[in-house]
Amino acid sequence: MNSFSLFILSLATAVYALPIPDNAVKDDDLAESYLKNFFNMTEEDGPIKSRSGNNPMTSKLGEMQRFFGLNITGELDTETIALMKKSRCGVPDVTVSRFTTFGRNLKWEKKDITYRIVNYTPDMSKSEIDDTMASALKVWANHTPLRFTKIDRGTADIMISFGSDSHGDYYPFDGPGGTLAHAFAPSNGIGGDAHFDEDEKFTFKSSRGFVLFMVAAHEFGHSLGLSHSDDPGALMYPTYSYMNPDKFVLPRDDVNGIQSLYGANTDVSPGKPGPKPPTTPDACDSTMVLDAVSTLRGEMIFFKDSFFWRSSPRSSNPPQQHLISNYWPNGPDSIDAAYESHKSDITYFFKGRRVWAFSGYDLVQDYPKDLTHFRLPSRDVKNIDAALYDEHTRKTLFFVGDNYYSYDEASETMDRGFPKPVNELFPYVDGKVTAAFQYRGYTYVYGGRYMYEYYMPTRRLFRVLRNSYWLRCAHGLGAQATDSVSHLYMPHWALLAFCFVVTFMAAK
Ligand code: TQI
Ligand code: CA
Ligand code: ZN
Ligand code: ZN
Repeated sequence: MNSFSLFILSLATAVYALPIPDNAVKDDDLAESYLKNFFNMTEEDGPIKSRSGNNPMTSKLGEMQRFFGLNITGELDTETIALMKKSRCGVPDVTVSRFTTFGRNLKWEKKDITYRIVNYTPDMSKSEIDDTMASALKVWANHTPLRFTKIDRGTADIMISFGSDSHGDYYPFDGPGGTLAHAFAPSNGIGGDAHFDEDEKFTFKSSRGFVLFMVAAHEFGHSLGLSHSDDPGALMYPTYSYMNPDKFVLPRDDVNGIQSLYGANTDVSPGKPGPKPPTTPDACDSTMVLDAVSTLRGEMIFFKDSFFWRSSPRSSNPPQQHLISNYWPNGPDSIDAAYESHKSDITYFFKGRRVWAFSGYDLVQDYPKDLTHFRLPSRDVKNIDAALYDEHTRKTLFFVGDNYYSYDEASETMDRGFPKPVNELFPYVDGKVTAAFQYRGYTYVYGGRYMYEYYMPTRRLFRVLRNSYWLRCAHGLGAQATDSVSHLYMPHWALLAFCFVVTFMAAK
């Protein structure tokens, strides 16, 4: 190697070694995402981390400080940081809207809306249908000034009916399967009306058939002016998911959608506030900590709450997000850990003391089983934090707190001398391992907000990345900066020196 390329190399390393202490990085990050989320700071405002005199954050910080009545310093002082940390809990953490509407003006211009159930399906009792329609409308009334009144004769704003095939509009139904229902956007006449396909089997609560509540709540979203959302957690997402109506809470994205048309519920009833609208994990949230990561027949799968992202290996698109229950209906709704056994082509999910085994998406017979199936000591291990199959040693590693166990699938025994401290195998990972997987020979160990890329045969650390590294933030908002080292935050000075040596040796 000539001296010029060495010079370039040390320059490149110097970029990683920007002297920003860990704390300041976190606060900068927080401020950046906070200002973007709540004060409309955009990428065009300039580089966020510029430390030169003309910092674009300064003016936005001033704006925020004025808004909250703080001292207008334009600087990230302790008072401002404290408020940002606090308001993340109180203010809806909206990063981007994924709902769509039929148009700003396609909405009801009054708040009192009538509905009439014109006929009933024999699938359910009359009172179940009455209850279902009332509660499906209440889903929307809870978050808006809209009020719904049932009438039993004459023409209502929302006429609800069941029919098959041609049923009086130009949109005939299609027999069992296919279309379940449809509804018309707000307007006179047929506007707002909701039709349900009588050739489908609708149910009150059972997962056999379609839960009428879910279908009706979705259709009424259309009746009120919402179109579809691309948030896989949203009610207005165009995929049916089974849900127990008693446990349903309108997701954040739908609340945002309906409130963009009608505003918030103005009823200041003193009762206890309803449950918080659930949000869908966001690949652009730099503070996100994944629950588990695994491979599945050549793809990578990333778990967070009741969702997972799946990468399609033959596509350059970012991984797609889905509900776990739509792919593994017999699995848990969220998981602690997962790994794929290459030997048996089985993927294991862990949650608490239970283990599920799947062949693709199918539950293997006799599962779920107890953790003791893997010979984990039941006294010390109540749940596992992460699991990893190492193709080099053909061992399965189970991470529990600061320790890990090594299991041999071939002999179905736990290796002797375990547990051992995690940092003996993975130096620089401190605290518990939150997720781990192997991909193309490299091992990825997740610890808190960071993810460490190792090559196990040589025990080398190559990169320190963010949890969201493989997910690739798609909508450009949120906390992911656009500069080339954005996902590279160094937790320790020792690590910096280490990476320098690694880069140096790898290039030699
Ligand atoms: N009916 C479609 C729907 O309501 C009709 C439709 C297609 C539509 N494209 C549209 C309506 C665009 C408005 C705008 O979405 S459906 C679901 C879900 C259907 C689907 O029978 O396919 C539900 C009805 F979301 F599960 F896919 C209800 Cl909940
Ligand atoms: Ca149909
Ligand atoms: Zn119709
Ligand atoms: Zn729809």
